[in-house]
Amino acid sequence: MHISHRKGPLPRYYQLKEIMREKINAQEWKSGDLIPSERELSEQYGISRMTARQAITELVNEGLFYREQGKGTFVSRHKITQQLIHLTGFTEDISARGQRPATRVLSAQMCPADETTAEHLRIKTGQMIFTLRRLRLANDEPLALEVSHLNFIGCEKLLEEDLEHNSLYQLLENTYGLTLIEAEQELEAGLISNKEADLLQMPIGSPALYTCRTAYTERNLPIEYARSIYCGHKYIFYTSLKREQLLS
Ligand code: 16G
Repeated sequence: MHISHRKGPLPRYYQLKEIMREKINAQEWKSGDLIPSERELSEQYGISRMTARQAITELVNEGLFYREQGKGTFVSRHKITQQLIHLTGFTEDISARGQRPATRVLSAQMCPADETTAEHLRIKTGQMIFTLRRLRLANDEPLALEVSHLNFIGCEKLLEEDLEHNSLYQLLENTYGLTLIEAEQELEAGLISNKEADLLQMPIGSPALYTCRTAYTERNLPIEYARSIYCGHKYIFYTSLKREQLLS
C-alpha cells in the first residue's frame, strides 16, 4: 500500500501517523513491539525516509512510541493513570491497578532543608529534615524517581524503618499516627537528564513529568514536600473538572 498526495490534502507523514496509530488501536502492534525501521516504512508505503522519520518522531513525542538507542523504536506500554482527585500514594495507586509496586531506596538521611523545601514545609532553611530518595517500580519496571522531604517531631525515627518494603504513607498513618488530609501538586513537562536516565532505564532526553507535592496533616501542617520525575510515556495524570454553577 502506498501513501500518495492524491489521497487527499493530508500530508504524507500525517497519513503514516494515522496508519500507525490504527495499528496500535487494533492491537496489531502491541506494547513493547519493535516497529519497522524508517527504511522499511519508506519502502512499504512508497514515501521518503524523512517522511517516515517525521511520523515516527511525532509519535515518540506524543508518547505512543519510545526509542532505545541502538535497538530501535518500540510501542509504549499502557500508561499508568494517577488520578488527581484523591490523595493517594504510589503503593496504593499501583496496587489498585493490579500491578506489583516496588521501591529501591537510593538514600535515606537527615539533611538540612534548602530554601525551597523550607518554604514548602514552612520551616527555617537549614533545619534538619528527613530526606528519602527512592526509585519506584511497577511490575519491576522503573516508573519514577522521588525525593521526599519530611518534617514532623521524631521524623529521624524513619531512619530505622524498612522503607524498601513499606509504603511511606502507610507508615506515617499507621506507625506515626499522622493522618494525611490533603495535598497540593504541580506538574511540569521536562526531559530525562543523564543523571536520571540510567536509573529509569530510559534514553537521555526522553519525555518526563516533573511533579512537586506538598502533603498536609489534619492540622494543616505541611509534612511532606516531594519532587518526582515520572517517565513521560508510562504515566498519565488524570483529573476530572466540574464547571462551577453560576449563582443567580
Ligand atoms: C506518591 C507521591 C509521593 C509520596 C508517595 C508515597 C506523587 C507525585 N508523589 O508517589 O509524594 O511520597 O506517593 O508512596 O504523587 P508510598 O506510600 O508508596 O511510599
